[in-house]
Amino acid sequence: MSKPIQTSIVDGVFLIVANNPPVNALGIDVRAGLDAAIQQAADDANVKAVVIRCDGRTFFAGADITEFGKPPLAPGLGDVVTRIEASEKPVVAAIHGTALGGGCEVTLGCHYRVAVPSAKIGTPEVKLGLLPGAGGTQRIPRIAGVKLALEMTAIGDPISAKKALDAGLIDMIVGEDSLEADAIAFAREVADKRPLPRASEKNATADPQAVEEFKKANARKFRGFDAPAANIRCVEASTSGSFADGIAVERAEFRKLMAGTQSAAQRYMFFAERQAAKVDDIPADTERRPIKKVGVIGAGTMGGGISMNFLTAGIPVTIVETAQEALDRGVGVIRKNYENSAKRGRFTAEKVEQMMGLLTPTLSLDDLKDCDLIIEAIYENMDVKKELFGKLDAIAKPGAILASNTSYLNVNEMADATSRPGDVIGMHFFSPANVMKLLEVVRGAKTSLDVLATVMALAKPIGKVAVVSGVCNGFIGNRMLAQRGAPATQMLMQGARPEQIDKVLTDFGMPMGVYQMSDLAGVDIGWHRDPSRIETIRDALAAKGRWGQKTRKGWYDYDENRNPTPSAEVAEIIEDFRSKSNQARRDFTDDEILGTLLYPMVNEGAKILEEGIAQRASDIDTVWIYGYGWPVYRGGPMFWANTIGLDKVVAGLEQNGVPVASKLRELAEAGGQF
Ligand code: T1G
Repeated sequence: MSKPIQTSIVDGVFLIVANNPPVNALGIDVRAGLDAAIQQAADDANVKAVVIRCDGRTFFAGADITEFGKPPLAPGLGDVVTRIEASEKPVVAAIHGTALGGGCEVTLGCHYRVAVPSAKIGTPEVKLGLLPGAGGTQRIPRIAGVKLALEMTAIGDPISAKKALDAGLIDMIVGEDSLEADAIAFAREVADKRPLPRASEKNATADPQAVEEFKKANARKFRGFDAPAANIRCVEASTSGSFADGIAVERAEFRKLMAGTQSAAQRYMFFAERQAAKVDDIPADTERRPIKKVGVIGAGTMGGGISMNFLTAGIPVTIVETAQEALDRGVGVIRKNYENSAKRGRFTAEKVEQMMGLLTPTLSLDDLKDCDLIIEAIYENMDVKKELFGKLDAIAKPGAILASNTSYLNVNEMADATSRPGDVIGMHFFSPANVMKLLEVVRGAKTSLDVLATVMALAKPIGKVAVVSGVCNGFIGNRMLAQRGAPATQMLMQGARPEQIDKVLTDFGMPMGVYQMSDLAGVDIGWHRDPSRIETIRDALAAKGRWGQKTRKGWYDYDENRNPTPSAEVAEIIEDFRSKSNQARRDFTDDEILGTLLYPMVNEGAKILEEGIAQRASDIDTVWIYGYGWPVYRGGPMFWANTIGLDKVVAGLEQNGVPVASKLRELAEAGGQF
């Protein structure tokens, strides 16, 4: 196998080319090769300047994440960057694709940087629970100032070549198709220019006000995460001491994060998300069906959101409703959503018109006859859905994929209502469908491999993370979520309070608790609507019109800004139920509440694995991160269970009389993990 680093001399310029597919990760061979090449250039008297570029789709996309957690191998990236910067001959980075993390830091060690217009640079380490550990937190503020350094390191989104040029992080934007030639020409131009601009020799100007404003503006986003604050401390250190002092702070903060559970969880999720896209039994050469035109049935909240995903990706959508008024309302909401996004700078007005131009509203199902994919998002009633699939079977062209957005109904029954069950699949979007990233792809018993492969591959272009689920009630996410309802009610009956239970979940990092979520969705969802029939606490609330936020009272009372406060009336209702049930009141620790709520979900996750509904535990974790707001720094319910110990989960379940899934018990007894 050829070495990942190749060198040559072109017009007196030492050209270093890396080739380490798929993303030129800076693994040990790449680092060692780069280090040796820089030394070789230094020792070669014919060499006047150096250019570093990468083959393949991108410049170095960072350190090799698969090496993390293993004993570090020398040279470390920090040392390689130091050697580059110390070179007595100018080193030019030639950037295309995404120069990320350690890749960005390599460019910052270079004396000059040129990039193609489409290039991006960034330091996304914080998304792995880390920070730029090869000098990035010290060199970015010295070149581009504290403000941009805070954004790049503590938030971690890449910036465009243009923005980098404006900030001084890039010296020149070159031709999209002439990167190497332009970089060599640039290197020859600066070959004799001295002194060489070394970032480490610059000073960063303190800006305490910017730091405070940044912390304040992002407090909600950073809640629960360790890494953002560590990044901020490093950037602050860049303005208060020597470069070496700053590097020492960076190194110490990096080591602490690397040893922590948060980064382990976030690195696990990096690979889990990518693994989820792979379906084990789909051969790599499975052909996908072209999706050039999509039909969506139902212009309500889900239908509208689903349509936006395709319009935003430039795929024409025909949206169907049964009544003109509902159709107009649905199209109006789509336009409003886009216009609001445009106001926030996400789209230009032209782009909004272009996307709306791809939308064809209609009252006729027949207009879906030439669609490649048809997704129904009508209300959840099996008879109505089966009738619809029967109609689609007659209308849709051969080879069209027929999908249901059902969140729990049996996709196999819908498939059997057609003569083409192989073309039927579930595509369960999460509300708001144009925002939530998760797409549960429900594989029916007869769904064909190319249909599954096509829908899985469609996720990325429409901005979704797809996870395959087999057919069962509630698929992966909702099935597990349903497991925490009964234990929560049981704790209420023993004296716990709704706000107490919710606080445990929000402290844990969930966006909201059980009762806050019930109030948002509507306490009356699924209620039998008979105020005289009071069998559960929920019945009692619904009978009193406590339907949640929409009636400004539910499990909580709400002010005009929808801020919740605990309700005396609800406490009375719960106490009434408890006393009638003769259940003794008792105190609960937060840990107990957490285990009582989450262990049954983990247990259900184990059953989901046993039944083959989910391919792997990391798929379940991906569902919870992208569909239910589970805090990524805890790595999903299955990963979390591994971190606290499966034996502890089993003990907690047994204590609450919950039958333990055999897979979970076996793993716990063997000291194993999901
Ligand atoms: N290390 C190892 N493998 C990586 C990798 C990396 N840095 N980046 C990607 N891969 C694998 C990935 O798992 C997948 O594998 C394949 O490459 C394609 O990736 C010291 C500490 C570059 C924008 O965080 O954001 O530098 O599934 O499907 O959608 O300061 O990958 O095919 O087997 O994502 O085109 C910082 C991480 C590291 C960037 C391309 N860098 N990568 O996206 O492809 S920490 C990052 C990405 C660091 C230093 C620190 C994206 C991408 P497989 P993909 P893509």
